[in-house]
Amino acid sequence: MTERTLSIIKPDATRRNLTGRINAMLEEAGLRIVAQKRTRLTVDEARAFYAVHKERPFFDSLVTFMTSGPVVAQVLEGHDAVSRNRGVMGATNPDQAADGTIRRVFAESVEANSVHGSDSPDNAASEIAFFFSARDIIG
Ligand code: 3AN
Repeated sequence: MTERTLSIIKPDATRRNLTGRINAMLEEAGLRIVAQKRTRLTVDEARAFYAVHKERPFFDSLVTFMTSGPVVAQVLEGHDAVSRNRGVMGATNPDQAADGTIRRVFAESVEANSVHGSDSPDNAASEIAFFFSARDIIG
């Protein structure tokens, strides 16, 4: 089924000028970038975006990292886009990510792991709405 998911290219990747190489891997995986915005999250925005993790020991560090530089938020569209994107991203811990995945190739650590991707269609809808309005998305 054609669906949409939210992707974020994280500050460790924008810092190393990897946006284009990551976009190429997304496109080669069959995902279309139907909206894209470079932005810098405020602390309040990062805390809100990751609110589901607010009790986790890494929460404050994650917010500091995600606000440490620009991010590129994007809407990806394609067949089973949520799971397709999770596949090309690779596991959260780059040491456990499969060969050829974005995190295996580019991630620096379990925290600075280069990309975010929604983990369910319901979360994709709310995460897309966090960054984009309907008229920003051109399929
Ligand atoms: P994923 O991004 O693979 O869905 P989540 O949702 O468990 O993983 O974690 C959200 C983000 O929190 C990760 N992308 C990573 O940046 C950070 N994170 C997850 N686990 C850890 C950890 N053990 N230590 C530091 N940061 C973590």
